[in-house]
Amino acid sequence: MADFGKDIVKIGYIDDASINVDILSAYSYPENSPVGKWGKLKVAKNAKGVRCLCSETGEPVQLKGFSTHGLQWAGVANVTECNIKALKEEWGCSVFRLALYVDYEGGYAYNPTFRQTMLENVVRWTAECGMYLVIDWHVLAPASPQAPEYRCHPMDLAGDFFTYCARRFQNQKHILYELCNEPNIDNGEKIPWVGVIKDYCEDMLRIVRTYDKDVVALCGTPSWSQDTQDVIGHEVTDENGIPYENVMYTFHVYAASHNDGRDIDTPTTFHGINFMKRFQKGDPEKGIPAILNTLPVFVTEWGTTDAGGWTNFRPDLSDMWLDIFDGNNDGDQLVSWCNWSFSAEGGVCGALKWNTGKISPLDPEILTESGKYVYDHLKMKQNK
Ligand code: IDC
Repeated sequence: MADFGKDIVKIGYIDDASINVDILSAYSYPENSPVGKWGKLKVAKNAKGVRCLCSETGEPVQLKGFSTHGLQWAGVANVTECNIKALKEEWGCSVFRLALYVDYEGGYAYNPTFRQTMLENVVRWTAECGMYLVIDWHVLAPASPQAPEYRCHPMDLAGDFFTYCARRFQNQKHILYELCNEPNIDNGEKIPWVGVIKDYCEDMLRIVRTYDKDVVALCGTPSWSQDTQDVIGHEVTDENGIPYENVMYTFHVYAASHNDGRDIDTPTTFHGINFMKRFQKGDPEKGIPAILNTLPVFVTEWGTTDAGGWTNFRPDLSDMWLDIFDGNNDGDQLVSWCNWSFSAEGGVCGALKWNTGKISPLDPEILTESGKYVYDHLKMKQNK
């Protein structure tokens, strides 16, 4: 098997400026906002005994909202105070995800002022309107979270980033960390959960927990965060083998590519796997439990289209997934989600027709079919 950077699986050099960064004092959140109501989230059991995302007092909660597009590209124009507040006030979103590509076409690794500008602003804007924020370390290319580009060039960038964030934001209630976006395939070989991704997540958890004892951390899973089942029986543990609390595992779904296994118009993206059954019902005859009955899952990315994002807007298949996320699954698990993406980039899965710092969904011109679908869904559920 290829060595996906196993030799560098140790916490590398972390900058003094990160270890010593000033701790941000606690924000106070608007009382009626999601964070005002639910406080610092945790993982606890629902009435069926299934672990899921819960409020500070242990009630199951479901966050819904959008992910940004890559912050190094044009869609970054949408990441403004005005838009974030509109997502909360006008769309009824409870979460926002900041997709922080690292090495890809000039991402975080090439943007030394990111922490002082974008990150600091978005942490403040989401806090001021009481929306949760997922800070996503957007591993995609290179495919392994342990790749040297992330772990040792010129320092342990991932370790350094999470050191900085966990120390700086330890008093906040609205932050969640996505430790890696989508580990995938390197030279034809799947980056495995056991031995690579799990070890990486445990390294990052050790760092994050040093500063923030209980923040919810989301672990990316193999094959573009589709093989969530690889985690079953191998959840993350600390150095004494004790399972970490307040950890969830991600699943990414694009309705036209990942569904009940039906054929779709673009055979190239046809997977032939019944993802819906796998998550919702499992395979009781074979003794395979539903994933949503077994692991706490957060869908940090889903799209109304095929996985490339460019074609096949499928509201029918999206409806089926949203129903599963709303608790129609064997674990009665409410699944939180972020739609990809809040931008005019990346094809028909983008919610917007153009990138603008001032958006109102009430402007009939601004939403794509996909954006309108997600907006209508959020409004319908909000008014229920
Ligand atoms: C896509 C962007 C596209 C960019 C590409 C890079 O929309 O502009 O060129 O990434 O590979 C994911 C990824 C997310 C993808 C998205 C759509 O997390 O980065 O964005 N997608 O393909 N997983 C499944 C789909």
